[in-house]
Amino acid sequence: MIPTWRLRAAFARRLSGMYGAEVPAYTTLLEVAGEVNDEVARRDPDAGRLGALARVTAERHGAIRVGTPRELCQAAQIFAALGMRPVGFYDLRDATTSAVPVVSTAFRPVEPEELARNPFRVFTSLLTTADRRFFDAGLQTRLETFLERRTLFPPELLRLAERAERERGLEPDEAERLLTLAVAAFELSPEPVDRAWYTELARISAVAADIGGVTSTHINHLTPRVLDIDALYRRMADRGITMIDEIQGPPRWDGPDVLLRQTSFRALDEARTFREPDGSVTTGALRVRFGEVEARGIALSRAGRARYDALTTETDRRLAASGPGGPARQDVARALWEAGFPRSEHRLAAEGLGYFTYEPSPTRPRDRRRPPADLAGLLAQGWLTAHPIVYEDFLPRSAAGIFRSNLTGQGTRDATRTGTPYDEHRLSEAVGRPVHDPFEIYAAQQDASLRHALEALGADDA
Ligand code: OOG
Ligand code: NI
Repeated sequence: MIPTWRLRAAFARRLSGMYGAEVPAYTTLLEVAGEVNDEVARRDPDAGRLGALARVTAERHGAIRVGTPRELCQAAQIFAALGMRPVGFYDLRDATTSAVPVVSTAFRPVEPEELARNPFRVFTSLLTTADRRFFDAGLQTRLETFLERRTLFPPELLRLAERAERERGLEPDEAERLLTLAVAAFELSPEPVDRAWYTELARISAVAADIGGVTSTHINHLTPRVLDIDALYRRMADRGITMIDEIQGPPRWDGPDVLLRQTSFRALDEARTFREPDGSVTTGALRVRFGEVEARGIALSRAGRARYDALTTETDRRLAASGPGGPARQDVARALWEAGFPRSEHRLAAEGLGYFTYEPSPTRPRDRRRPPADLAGLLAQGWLTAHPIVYEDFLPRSAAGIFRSNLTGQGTRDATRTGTPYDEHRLSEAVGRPVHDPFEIYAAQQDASLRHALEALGADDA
């Protein structure tokens, strides 16, 4: 029997092989990421603090986009076979983010042991066909009819995925079949693209055309994790690959690494066949697959996240006030962080802004002194040691930036109309499984470790 986590690891590996064969710049990205990770591991004895090198080197996230709740349920079934559950709700339709007609979640393992074995995740977006800011009633109907007719995932794949979920693994031949069918479902299809239909949707939104203008889905990027994203950014430029203007997320600074920093290179032209309105088949090109890389830091609590969001808003405000030719975003952000964010992991933990697991310190007092009751005291007086919990999720603003950097046109959107309300409950209904709240996952892990640590301190006395 091949257990769930091995299916997940094998799927991530095969997908990476497929993507490397089809998108050569991705192979360059992997090479550079590997070099940078090895260098960081050699120079920094603490490099493993946010994940063992073996995990970080194998770590990937991908992204797919689907058109209907039915397709989303099916994707969820395939990911469930690999031990990945929907976590987090991201609404990217908002003008302040990107005005892209999708809502999203990310499928990923949730238990710490499973993440340590292989943390593969897939950011998954659902087209919001009923959103009147993008689609009028007539187009909504034609779009939904088109989507209802297509089959993204063959029935055999879904049957195998159900069995794999139920039995927590598969026999080797069935595992082989599941993996082959699953990788094929995420490849770019050679099927001709209907030119008129694709163009009509692309006028509204390039994302709508990418999702609803074709009869299949595809992984649109596959992101490796790197331990020093600034070094990687420079080195990609040296290799002649142009990255987007900046690294998204927190600035580089000498305080703790938190959340997620990402950058990407734009989609490149790929040859595709088209069916023209007169029925003839022609060749052309589309830009739908791109490359991204990320560095992960410590997960923030709700309070920490609110602090992060406030610093981001203030950075925007100052940049807008200084106008073009003003200081670089990174510099403005860094100055604000230095004044407004904890400079050490210790402070991040003591102020309850970041998530950590705790254990009794091996050098804690053993003279029958009573430990203090508060976390800050327990840390300051050397009773407990804190280990950071890595952020395993995404940032809506960075996700929006990724979408936006790959849109060919602005699209058209009628902001005077209102959008369909969407939240994690509605998304849970669409997925057919509960969408987990990421804060609850981190908090549960932290609280369990703290409980055990306090019990152990109590036992010292007994
Ligand atoms: C997904 C973009 C979001 C990320 O890393 O934030 C994402 C997409 O383009 O479909 O992958
Ligand atoms: Ni991504």
